[in-house]
Amino acid sequence: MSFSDGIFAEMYETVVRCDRDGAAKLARRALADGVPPVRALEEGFAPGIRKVGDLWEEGEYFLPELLSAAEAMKAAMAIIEPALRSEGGKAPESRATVVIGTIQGDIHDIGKSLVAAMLSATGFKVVDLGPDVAFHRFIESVKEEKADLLCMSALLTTTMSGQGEVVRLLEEQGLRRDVRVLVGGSPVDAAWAERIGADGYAPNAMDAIRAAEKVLGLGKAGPGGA
Ligand code: B1M
Repeated sequence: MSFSDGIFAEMYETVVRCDRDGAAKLARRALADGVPPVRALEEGFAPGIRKVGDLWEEGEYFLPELLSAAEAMKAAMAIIEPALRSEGGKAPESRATVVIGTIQGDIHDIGKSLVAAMLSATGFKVVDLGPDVAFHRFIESVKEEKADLLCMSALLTTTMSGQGEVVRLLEEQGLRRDVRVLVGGSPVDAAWAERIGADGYAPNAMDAIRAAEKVLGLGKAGPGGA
C-alpha cells in the first residue's frame, strides 16, 4: 500500500475535532494517495463519528458538537462517495434494483448513504429515498421501481419498529413475495430482522453487499464483492 495507517487516525481526529475543512482536505489527500474509498470511510471517518456519539452520551459533547462532527463526516463523504461509486465500472450494470432509505422519524443518513454508495459501486441500481422516509413511501417506491430489494436503516431504538411496520404493509399489499428485505443500523441485529420478518440484516456497508447478493442469489462483483 502507498499510504500509512496513520491517515486513518488523522481522519478519526478531524471528525472528533469537528474540523469540516480538515476532513475534506484529508479525504482529498486519501484519494490522491490511493486509499481505498470504503476503507477511508469505514476505518477512518466512521470511527470518529461513533466516538463523538460516545462523548455525547457521556455528557462531554453537546448537540452542537454532534451536529458539527456530522458536518465534518459529511464533508468527507461528499468527496469520497463519487470515487466509491465510480469503482462500479468494474461491476455489471444493474444487477438488481434496490430501494433504500432511513425509516420515518429518523434523520440519520450517513450510514444509509454509505450502504447506498457501496450497492451502487457493486452494480446495483439504487433508488435512495433519503432519511425520514414515510412507511407508505417505501411501499410506493417498491411498486414504482419494481424493486428486487428493499433496504431500511434505523439508528434509533424509537424508530426501528417502523421497519417491522413496512414489512407488515408489504405483506398486507401482497408485495412481500416479490421483494427481499434487509435491515440495518446500530440498534438492529439478526434477531430483530427475524422477529419482524425481514430476510436479513447487515452490520456494515460491506456486509450489506454480501447480504444483498445472498438474498437475491447473485454472484459476487465489484469492489465490495470480496
Ligand atoms: Co444521533 N443518535 N441523534 N445524530 N447519532 C445516535 C444514533 C446515538 C446512538 C448517540 C448516542 O446516544 N450515543 C443516539 C441513539 C440512542 C438510541 O436510540 N438508543 C442518538 C440520538 C439519541 C439522537 C437524537 C435523538 C439526539 C437529540 O436530538 N436529542 C437525534 C435524533 C434525530 C432524529 O433522527 N429524529 C439525533 C441527531 C443526530 C444528528 C442530526 C446530530 C446526527 C445525524 C446526522 C446525519 O446523519 N445526517 C447524529 C449522529 C451523527 C449520531 C451518531 C453520533 C453517529 C451516527 C453515524 O453517522 N454513524 C450516533 C452514534 C453512533 O452511531 N455510535 C447517534 C456512522 C455511520 C457510518 O454508521 O450509521 O451505524 P451507522 O451505519 C453503519 C451500520 O449501522 C450499517 O452500515 C453503516 C456503514 O457501516 N447500516 C446499515 C446502517 N444502515 C444500514 C442499512 C442497511 C444495512 C446496513 O440496510 C440493509
